[in-house]
Amino acid sequence: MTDQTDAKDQRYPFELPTLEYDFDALAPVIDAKTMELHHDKHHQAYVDNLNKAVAEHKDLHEKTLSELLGNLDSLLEAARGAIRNNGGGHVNHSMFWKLMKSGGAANPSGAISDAINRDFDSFDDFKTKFNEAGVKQFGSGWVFVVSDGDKLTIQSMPNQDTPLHKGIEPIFGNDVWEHAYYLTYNNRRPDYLKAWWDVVDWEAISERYERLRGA
Ligand code: MN3
Repeated sequence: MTDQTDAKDQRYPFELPTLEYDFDALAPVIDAKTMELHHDKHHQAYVDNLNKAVAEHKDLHEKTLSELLGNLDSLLEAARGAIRNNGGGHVNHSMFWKLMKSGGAANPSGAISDAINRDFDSFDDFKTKFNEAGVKQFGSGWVFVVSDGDKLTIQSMPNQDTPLHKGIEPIFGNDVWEHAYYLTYNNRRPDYLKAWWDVVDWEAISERYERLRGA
């Protein structure tokens, strides 16, 4: 039995969430082998290494992952880096799997669509700016959309960093680590970023946005 509590609300011991679709569900945008390695190996390793880092610090066992990631400065230096990297990896990937679905993707509707049209010239302009941020992220990292005050902003972050370090839960984001796309796209990150929109589940994003707005 796998714990399906949202990763940010989990406490030690942390668990890998079950993928809610088959490895080949997002093909050809994301190939089955990439999905298998990404979920079963990469994400599992973040979970295992996070558990190792937290295990010996009993005072951290009562903290949720969002509390750990939001208070890195208060953590012992010995654990801080491992929790930042692996805790970020766990929370980012747990979000990522739920943003995609087989056969993709209607266009955004409702409040998230209104917000995109309010803060960008158009949906296409929004996607272009998001993709540009992903291309420009040097090395490994993520591109996130967050609601900053009352405005949507696009933020790229290195490694497995997350807006949760500042107490902000992202509305959604895309993984621009090479492991997310290299088998299909090789070095062509811009092609991956463009294709990714075809598997984005706008209903899931809309639900996240509504929940975060209400929070
Ligand atoms: Mn990844």
